[in-house]
Amino acid sequence: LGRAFSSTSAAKENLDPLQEASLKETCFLVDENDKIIGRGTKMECHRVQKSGEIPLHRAFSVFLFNKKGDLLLQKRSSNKISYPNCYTNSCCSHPIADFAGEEEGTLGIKKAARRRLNYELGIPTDSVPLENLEYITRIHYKDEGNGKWGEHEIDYILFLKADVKIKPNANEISEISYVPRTELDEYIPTLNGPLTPWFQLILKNRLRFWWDNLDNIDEIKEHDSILKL
Ligand code: DMA
Ligand code: MN
Repeated sequence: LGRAFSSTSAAKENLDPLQEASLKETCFLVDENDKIIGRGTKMECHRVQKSGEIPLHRAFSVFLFNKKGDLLLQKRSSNKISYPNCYTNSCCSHPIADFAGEEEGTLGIKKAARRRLNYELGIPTDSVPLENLEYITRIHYKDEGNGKWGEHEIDYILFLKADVKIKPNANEISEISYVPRTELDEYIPTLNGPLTPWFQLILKNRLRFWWDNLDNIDEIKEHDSILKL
């Protein structure tokens, strides 16, 4: 009985303590043109409201390729509050107001990306010069997830081509693999779990085209528009 009336969400949902603590971080709320209009906790930005609405906020998705051009995929750990056990691109997260400089447009996004590449994948910060993170475009998408935790984001797509040392953080990631471009279509159906909605949308609409132009990256950049998927 005590448990049923417990007021903490951790008790109700059995959240991983580290993941639960991250819900207090402060994300940037944006309008449909990606103008910052306020701030909200990670919790507020990801709870699906009774109306089905989710506050629109700023995020990024890194696609890390090795020098051969193979793409790093990850499986989200079972601890993740949103989309646990889903396969997805190399690293995703949000610029956070608590970290200096992460509100500064594209530069802020790159700082946040470097921070999370280090935290999630153990990539040494000095092996990610900010100018090596290539900003491709922004996508706007919404997904109601499991009906409780979802996403509604302006998501900056960043490409990084580098041979880097990787040591995944088990609280975040349960598997990683590098996929060659030529094996993508046969590999995806063999994955033992669902894809995240954003990775699915990017895969369906743009990934093959972008990947085919990995060495022509300026040709695929679209900085003036936000792609609504
Ligand atoms: C959020 O990713 C960002 C996108 C593009 C979905 P996430 O849930 O992996 O963020 P975090 O690891 O910070 O919880
Ligand atoms: Mn988000």
